[in-house]
Amino acid sequence: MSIQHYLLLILMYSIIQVISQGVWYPPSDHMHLSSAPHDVDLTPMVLIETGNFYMGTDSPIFPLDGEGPRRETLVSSFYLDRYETTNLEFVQFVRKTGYVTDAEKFGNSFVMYNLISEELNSQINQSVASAPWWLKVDEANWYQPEGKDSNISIRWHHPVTHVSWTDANAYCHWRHGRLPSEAEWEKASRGGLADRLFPWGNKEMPSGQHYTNIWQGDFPERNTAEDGYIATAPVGQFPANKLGLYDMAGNVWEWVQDDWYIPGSKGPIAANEGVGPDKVMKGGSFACHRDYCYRYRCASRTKNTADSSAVHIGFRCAQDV
Ligand SMILES: *[C@@H]1O[C@H](CO)[C@@H](O)[C@H](O)[C@H]1NC(C)=O
Ligand SMILES: *[C@@H]1O[C@H](CO)[C@@H](O)[C@H](O)[C@H]1NC(C)=O
Ligand SMILES: [Cu+2]
Repeated sequence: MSIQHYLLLILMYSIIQVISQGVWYPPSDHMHLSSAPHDVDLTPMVLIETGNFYMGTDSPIFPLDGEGPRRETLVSSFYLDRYETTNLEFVQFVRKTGYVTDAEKFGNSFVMYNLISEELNSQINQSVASAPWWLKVDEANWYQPEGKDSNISIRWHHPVTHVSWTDANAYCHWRHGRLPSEAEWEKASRGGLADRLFPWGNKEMPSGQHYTNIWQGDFPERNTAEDGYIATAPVGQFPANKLGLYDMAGNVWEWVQDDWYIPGSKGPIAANEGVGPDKVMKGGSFACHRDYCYRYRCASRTKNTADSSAVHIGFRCAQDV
């Protein structure tokens, strides 16, 4: 490429930025992320039309999660990202706003033991008592998902991880959107299919094909990665649902707007009195195994505090019509 071509490209990029953002921000060299491609194509969104759907299930696998009851729910039209928010998208946000995530402020985040180097593993004692495969790793964050000897330089199209609810919310607002409500998310996930386990139907592997990035093998001893991935997959590697949405099951948990909901209650309330409302996550992740965390079903849900982060938590954004 000649210098003239190169300058022309830079000029075109600047014009496109000014048009699309209304303002010119110089790309900064934030945290050695200058190798990130600049040709970001903000995630195309999918229109989900107004209508009722059946949320939840009357055959809950984890009743205490609040998977049930099955209830008819009206959701107005909205837009939802076709893909989970990627590292490449998140880096644009950080470049332009200087945003610092909760994991960066805390100086650590949670990573599964099988994803970090042996050396790092041997230095860590802090794990989760009820789930010892989760380790608190110093300096693990969105741009170094497995701690300071890792990076995202070959993972630009993977979902961003180690983002808290607060971080996800900030990103979506910057995008002139918001996080989807749980009802919106679940309606989109079901994609018009009623009473199905998964976004594509009831069979976990139709025709023996992998439809989602989850854990194969024995949990937590060994992930055989028969679906091709031990940890995150680039977004859009598995079949889309009927609405053209990708990775609504598996890959990374996705934050939604709402507080935790207890079945039978009138609405979102605190799960543990005095602790404050937790936020809901949907969809399961690459670390979900059928025998242990069978939560890549449409009705599944889990919760976490708004400042929590981990290597298997991400999000996608919604927008009003
Ligand atoms: C890990 O545990 C050992 C022995 O219990 C202790 O000496 C060391 O300081 C701990 N390291 C960290 C990072 O907590
Ligand atoms: C990023 O990580 C890859 C391995 O995933 C490694 O080969 C590469 O050298 C790292 N890059 C930097 C700048 O540390
Ligand atoms: Cu997998």
